[in-house]
Amino acid sequence: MLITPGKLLATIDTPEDLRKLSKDRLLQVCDELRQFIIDNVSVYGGHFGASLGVVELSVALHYVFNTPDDQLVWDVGHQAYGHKILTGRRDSFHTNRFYKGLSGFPKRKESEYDSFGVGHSSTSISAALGMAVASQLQNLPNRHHIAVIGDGAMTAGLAFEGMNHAGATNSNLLIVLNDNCMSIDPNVGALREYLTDITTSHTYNKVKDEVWNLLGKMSMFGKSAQEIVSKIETGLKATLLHQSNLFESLNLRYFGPIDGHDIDHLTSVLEDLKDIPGPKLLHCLTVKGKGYGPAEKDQTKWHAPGLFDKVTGEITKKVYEAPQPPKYQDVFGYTLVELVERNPRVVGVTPAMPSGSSMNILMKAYPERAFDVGIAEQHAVTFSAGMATQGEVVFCNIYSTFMQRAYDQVVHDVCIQELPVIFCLDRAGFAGADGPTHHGAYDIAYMRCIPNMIVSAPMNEQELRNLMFTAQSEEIQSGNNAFTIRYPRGEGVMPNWRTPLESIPVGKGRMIQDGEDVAILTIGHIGNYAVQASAQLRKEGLHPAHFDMRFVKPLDEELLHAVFQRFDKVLTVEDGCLMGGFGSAVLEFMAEHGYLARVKRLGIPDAIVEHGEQIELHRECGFDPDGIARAVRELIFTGRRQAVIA
Ligand SMILES: Cc1ncc(C[n+]2csc(CCOP(=O)(O)OP(=O)(O)O)c2C)c(N)n1
Repeated sequence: MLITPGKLLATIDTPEDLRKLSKDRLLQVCDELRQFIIDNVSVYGGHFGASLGVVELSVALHYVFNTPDDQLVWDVGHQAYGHKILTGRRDSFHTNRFYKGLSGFPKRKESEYDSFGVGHSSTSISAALGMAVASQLQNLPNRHHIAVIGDGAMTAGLAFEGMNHAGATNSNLLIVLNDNCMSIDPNVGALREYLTDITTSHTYNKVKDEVWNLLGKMSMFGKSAQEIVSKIETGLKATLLHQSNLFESLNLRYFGPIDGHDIDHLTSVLEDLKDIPGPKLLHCLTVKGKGYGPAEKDQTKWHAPGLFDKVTGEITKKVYEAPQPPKYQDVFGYTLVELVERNPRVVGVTPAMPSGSSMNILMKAYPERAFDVGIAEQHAVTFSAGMATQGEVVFCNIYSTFMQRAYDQVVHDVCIQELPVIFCLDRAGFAGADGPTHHGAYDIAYMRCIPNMIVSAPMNEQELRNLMFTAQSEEIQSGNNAFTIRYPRGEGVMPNWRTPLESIPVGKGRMIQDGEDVAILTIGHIGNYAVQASAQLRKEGLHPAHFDMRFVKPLDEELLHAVFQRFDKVLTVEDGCLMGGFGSAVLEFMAEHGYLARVKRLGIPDAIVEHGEQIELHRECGFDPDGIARAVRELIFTGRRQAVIA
């Protein structure tokens, strides 16, 4: 089903077309753009509320600035649908997030208007500042550089690192703070309070508008007049807010707050700001989900709602006759509550992903035992380490891809200090439609090389529960190892998943199926594909053995000795990068012990794998059930042919 754009939107193929319109037509552009996003996302899915909230900003920025020469950098990029539609991708927008289709995030390869690729948060200020400084070096004084960053993304250290640097430059940088009080869940922390304080200070806002008008008038009288007004303005801000302005203290000129949905005012403010040199910040107030009632009301649910009926606002739910397996994240969430109930030392930590990780289940049941620390993965890890020094049993849940940010903290603040923090890495393996910025491809490789680290992956819900139970046990908590449990996005395989909690011996795998000719060694949920492949192969008269290793570190050496003594053909399968991953660990074991065998490794190659459904990506990389079966056949038959030739 192709979505028809409104009449005016249909004429906008590039921002050049937008800039030809008179200002009074922008309201209609906004209406049609908003409708086009609603029409598309309701049928094809994707992120929703964030893009609706920046419709006016997207139109105003492309209207006022000379993109793509002026550099527009979106933070996170989940809100950039309007930007994509205005920049030549309207007619392909229905492919958004589909395999081989448009990326759900800005992507440099996709368009010259996507000045910076993104997906992880809080990079925009640093990236735009880098561009601004490069423009200075290249003597391009008239080029503008704009970072659009949400109040959620602003909570990250990286954003502050960027501002700290920007304030010490005279770069032509405009930071647009898109403040909607929301991260995915309600935003948290002291900065949130601060922004609310500025926003609700009536006296300040009234005087500010007057100063703004004065500033506009004075700008025509040259630099010194502007400087005088600017000083008055700063003084007023400080007095009226009863404190110095945070951004001004960092040497960024602060403007706002203004209504980010008033397209008229927005364009004139941006036009004024174009003439004000140096690093500056415009504080815009917006509503996440703006213009679509249900999304305004329940902003967390409508961050990425899936398909929905745009008329009734009903989110499409698949109906099944039989009970279905739960999502791994929910098994994590409910099991954590059970563990808190058994062990009063257990706590949960999440960096801004309460609903994404299902930590919200614990937050609801035992709010005092759960901590949302904002988009601050580094802090989440070191904060967990601090609690662990005091004997708290910490489950720090971070998506595999976002844990990349906190690597030094894992090494320096946890493993070197021998602290038994438990890391639950959600979305490990291919993330699916979110694409390469979100794939959890590297965690096995980056975790297994750190001393004092156990690395495990459950093949099903029961194993996830048991690994969590094991990790918080006295035996592990009194030791000096951190404990990683990685599991994928999506559902497991056990409709009846509330199994009794039992300890798993650390470093012990299990046999799923005995067999001959080939041994398949799998780690984690992907082992279920091997079960399907084996069933297919049995129908063909082939009988591979299959072992679920459960631990990448320590490896089950006893099991591996037994495997290499019996099998000279071994297949390893992992939903993770091949370089340095689980298969590599098996090869290292072989080298160490002098085994000779033909080993084939399946996993994520040394390449950026784009977006698509998880199964499409598994297929592309050859480790879907068919790919595994094919690899087993190849191992068996190539070996036989070679034997005949010999
Ligand atoms: C480093 C990192 N951690 C977590 C996320 C997950 N995430 C995506 S959007 C989002 C909320 C962003 O909030 P904000 O910047 O205020 O933008 P809004 O959605 O409110 O427009 C989060 C936490 C991410 N993309 N990157």
